[in-house]
Amino acid sequence: MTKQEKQMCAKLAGPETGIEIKHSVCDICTPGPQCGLNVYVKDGKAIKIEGMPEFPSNRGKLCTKGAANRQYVYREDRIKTPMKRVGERGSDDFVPISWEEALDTIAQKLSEIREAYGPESVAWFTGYTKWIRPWLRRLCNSFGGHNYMTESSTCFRSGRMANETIFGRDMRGDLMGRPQLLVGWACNPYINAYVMGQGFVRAKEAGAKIIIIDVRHTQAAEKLADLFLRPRIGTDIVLAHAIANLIIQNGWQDQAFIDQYVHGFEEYRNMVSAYDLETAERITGVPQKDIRTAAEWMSQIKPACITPSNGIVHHINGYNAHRAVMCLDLITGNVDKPGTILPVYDTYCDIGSGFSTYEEEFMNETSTPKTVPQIGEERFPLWNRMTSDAQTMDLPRQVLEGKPYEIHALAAFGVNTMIFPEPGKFREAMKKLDFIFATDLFWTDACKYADIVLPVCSSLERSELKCYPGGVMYYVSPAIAPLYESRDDVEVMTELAKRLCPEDKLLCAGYHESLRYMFRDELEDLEKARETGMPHRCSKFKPYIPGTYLKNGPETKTGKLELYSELIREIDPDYHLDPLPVYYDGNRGTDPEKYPFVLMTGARLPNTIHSRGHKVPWLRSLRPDPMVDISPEDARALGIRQGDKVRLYSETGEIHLLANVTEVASQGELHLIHGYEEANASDLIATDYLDPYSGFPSYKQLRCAIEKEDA
Ligand SMILES: Nc1nc2c(c(=O)[nH]1)N[C@H]1C(S)=C(S)[C@@H](COP(=O)(O)OP(=O)(O)OC[C@H]3O[C@@H](n4cnc5c(=O)[nH]c(N)nc54)[C@H](O)[C@@H]3O)O[C@H]1N2
Ligand SMILES: Nc1nc2c(c(=O)[nH]1)N[C@H]1C(S)=C(S)[C@@H](COP(=O)(O)OP(=O)(O)OC[C@H]3O[C@@H](n4cnc5c(=O)[nH]c(N)nc54)[C@H](O)[C@@H]3O)O[C@H]1N2
Ligand SMILES: [Mo]
Repeated sequence: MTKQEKQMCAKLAGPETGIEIKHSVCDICTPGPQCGLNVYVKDGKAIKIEGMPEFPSNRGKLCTKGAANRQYVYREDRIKTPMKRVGERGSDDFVPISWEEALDTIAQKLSEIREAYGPESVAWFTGYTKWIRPWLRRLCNSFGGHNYMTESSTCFRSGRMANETIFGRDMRGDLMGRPQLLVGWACNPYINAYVMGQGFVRAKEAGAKIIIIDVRHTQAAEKLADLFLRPRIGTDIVLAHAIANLIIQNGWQDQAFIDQYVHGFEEYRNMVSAYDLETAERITGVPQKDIRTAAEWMSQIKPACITPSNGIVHHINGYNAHRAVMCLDLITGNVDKPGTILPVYDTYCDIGSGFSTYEEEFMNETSTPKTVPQIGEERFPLWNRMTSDAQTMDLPRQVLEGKPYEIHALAAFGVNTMIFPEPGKFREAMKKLDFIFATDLFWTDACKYADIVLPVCSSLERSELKCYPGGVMYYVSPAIAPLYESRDDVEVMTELAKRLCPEDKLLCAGYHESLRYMFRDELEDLEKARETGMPHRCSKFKPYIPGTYLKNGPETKTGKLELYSELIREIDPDYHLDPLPVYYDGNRGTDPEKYPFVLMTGARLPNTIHSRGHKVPWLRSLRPDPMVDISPEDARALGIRQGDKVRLYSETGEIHLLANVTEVASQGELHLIHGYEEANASDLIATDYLDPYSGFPSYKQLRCAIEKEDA
């Protein structure tokens, strides 16, 4: 928007027009650095939405999704009243009921189930929605349960585990610390993380070199990369090990740093020595000269920041792929210095903002000792050791098999069957449960399996505190009143707490009181942020001083940075988890003759967030049909042309969609976006094909076949 247009817009507001500008936050996408909104409200309706100029992350700008906020919030399929199922599970046969009836029924059913089968037989789940997590965890604890779980069982947590394994703590790239080399491994920030993308752009403008490593030809490869490496899907570990091997063979590693801070260098050196340049080129498809350049730059340009993003952990061996990449920071000594990677100290809702709160205490102080394993604990012991959540990916299995004990109810805040690999199996599991309730903005496939469905508010309709790096607190009040009969999720939890665990007075007291408890050392700031409704710098903010973490000693078992994990070594050998980040061929087990392609699902598009954009008309118009990317060579060989109807199938399922012939895809590989109801990528992905370290599904690597359908 030009300056002139902005001035015109600002003039729109005022007593003459009856338009008021309210501040809010865009909650359509990633909960990290969200974007501030100016919402133009007239007669209680949002009539125009634009970026908030004073907001630190977006400075007045909005992406495609943000610009479609109004259409998102006013989507036609918003749930309008609480609903009760009267027909079969999976049918649309529901009748409206009052909030009182809905809440009383839920409380009664959950109490009965707790009484009959124990509190652990209720699974508490939240999807991509992250602002409600401290409350849901506490509700699960106060109810007496342990099976709190989230979509982070498939999102970022495996990467965090990998960091914690090596460093004892999660680590983030320090883009503000003037890195001279940035390695974006599986990273396309223009689409996934606009704000991080700006950090890349600024670093490049300041003269940093950039390496992008991606299985697809992306915007980042095009606009940012000084060197672009394009490995075959699932071969990143080989690439990382080959780079490490070359560095070590040439003595380019930072030996002084390794001697002082690193554990397991000899074991690691032995492992990577198997990956010479020739082997690496054969497996990854990356030319030897490019691997050599990458090794030279990574060891010689300082400071360097080498970080993978989540795409890399959505693999059968994804946890190790993340570890393998981070090991390169270690051997080059690029740790805990400005412009490298720095430790993260969470403030609130998984964001490190530079001050501390009592969030952990709030979430966990009402928990009781566990008497049975959490869901997933027996299958994924490392996940269990490193996180306090149950592993969601094991929920359908446990429901269906009833082992090690039966699950009888699902309490879901934003559940979408599409998140789960093999959604058919999840639906089957839902059919078996005695009771399900779901809160959502929209009427989804999952809602049809619930007994009670509750309508909840969008971010425009609720109060919400966000904390961001740099000590920023942003506490928004509702820009518009809740649409229809919706209430916000935390209000729903508070009402349930009053009925299920009234002794938990704090939870029963509601959102703001809980915040006052968690932020009790920053009360003045909290109230100030609430009062002004503007981004507020917390007075307790202290910038992290690089080097402090290493000086105090890493929080690992050995007190060193672990290339070889002592934690994994302690895990029962029957699980076959390796203390080193080992490579194996993730395509094994399926017949390459029958399934000659490797499929990657869910590399992001600018107009979609999971299932959220596909039903928003403006966003849908940018890609009206589900499409699978296929290389021109493969398309030609199969007689497939742009826009042809194709059948895509794996051992697990099949979907029907259109072909998008593009050089974005390498030969032998296919890509498609998830979250379409009519062609759901997850239908192709098996539930039992999970990373044994993390329990993560292999969204981004599976064998499949494609054929043209008759017109
Ligand atoms: N527009 C948009 N933005 C989003 C989201 C969205 O749905 N839409 N989702 C948000 C969420 S929940 C998440 S978790 C993040 C995810 O965002 P990211 O963590 O960045 O993950 P992806 O977009 O899956 O992958 C990023 C890049 O990695 C590449 N890639 C995938 N697998 C591999 C691999 O094995 N090796 C290599 N070298 N490259 C690989 C992909 O081609 C892609 O270009 O994005 C967030 N941002
Ligand atoms: N095939 C494939 N599958 C994937 C991925 C992939 O790359 N490929 N990516 C995975 C990743 S990284 C992630 S993070 C997951 C995300 O997967 P999900 O968690 O399923 O994400 P969404 O579909 O965005 O949101 C879940 C539900 O929450 C609802 N919702 C939105 N806002 C609110 C709210 O404020 N309150 C409540 N109660 N509900 C709300 C939405 O309408 C939706 O029905 O998907 C995973 N699934
Ligand atoms: Mo995610």
